[in-house]
Amino acid sequence: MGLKVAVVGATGVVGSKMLSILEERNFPADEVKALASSKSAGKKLLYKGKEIVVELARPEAFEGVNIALFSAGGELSKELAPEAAKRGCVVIDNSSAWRMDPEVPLVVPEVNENDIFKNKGIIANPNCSTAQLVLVLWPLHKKYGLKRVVVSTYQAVSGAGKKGIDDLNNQVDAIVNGKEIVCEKFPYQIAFNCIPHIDVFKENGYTKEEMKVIEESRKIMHIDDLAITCTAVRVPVLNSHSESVNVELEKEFDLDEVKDLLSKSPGVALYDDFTKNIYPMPIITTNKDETFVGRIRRDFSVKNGLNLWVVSDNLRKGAALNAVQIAESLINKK
Ligand code: 11C
Repeated sequence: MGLKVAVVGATGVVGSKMLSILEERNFPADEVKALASSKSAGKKLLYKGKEIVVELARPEAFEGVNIALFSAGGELSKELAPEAAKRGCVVIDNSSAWRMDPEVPLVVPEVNENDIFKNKGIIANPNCSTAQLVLVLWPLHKKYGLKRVVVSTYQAVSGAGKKGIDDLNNQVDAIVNGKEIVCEKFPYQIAFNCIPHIDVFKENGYTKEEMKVIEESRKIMHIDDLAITCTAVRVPVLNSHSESVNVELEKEFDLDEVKDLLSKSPGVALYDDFTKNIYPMPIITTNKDETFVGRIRRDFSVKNGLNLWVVSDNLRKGAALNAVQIAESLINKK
């Protein structure tokens, strides 16, 4: 029987990217179904030049489906992922609903591909800012050992979905044309501003986004006691998250050796030559699969300190691409 794949949340920003990445990578599915909530059911989408009608995401829709890529929010995922798994489907879920469940592997294939095969029907896709971070931390850890990591993120509005994109576009238009500024998604105006607040605040004063970076990085790299902290900031960029990453390594390193290591690491592109103003930026990384790293230099304030600047397309490696790569690993293993 042929391979049947479903995309749940197919009309959303990440869901539609999932469909386009399945198509561009020529994923060997015999049938691709688009599923969504009642709001979008009945809409028509194009996949490989053919029209597909969006069906209602409900338990019965997963009968006969082998792999389902979910990007429909935590609540729908909590409800439907177990129903899909019960029907023999492997769910790759992009929400935060299952990520820290000990029974659910949380995977970036370049780091912990083997965890995919421990799944019990659900595999979690990490938060976008975590995925790009661990791609760069993992090779450094394997070679030199991570002692401490300090991350500051500069996150694009597309991470907040269509409403985030609309807020930035509408507010820029309002400011340029002297109209009233309306904030629908973010707590403050995002146009011409930076907001150190992504997702909700926890009791410890961190945001949920910051805690995701900390906890998910530890889980993916299997370093439960990793000393890591994070400040997450929303910036007026449409797409691609940037991260300033400060690392203390256990072992001594040579800077050229670090650059060589990162240039050969899967999923990472070295983009680093300060003499020619070469460093990653969202305008360089958007629509690219690789996570770009540059501004690599010593942190002279501590022993074995290293500074990096890491930028990646949050909708691709940070979400849809990583999910499709997990699906590819699953079928390649069979
Ligand atoms: C943002 N990182 O930029 C978030 C989006 O847990 O998958 C992804 C939320 C998540 O707002």
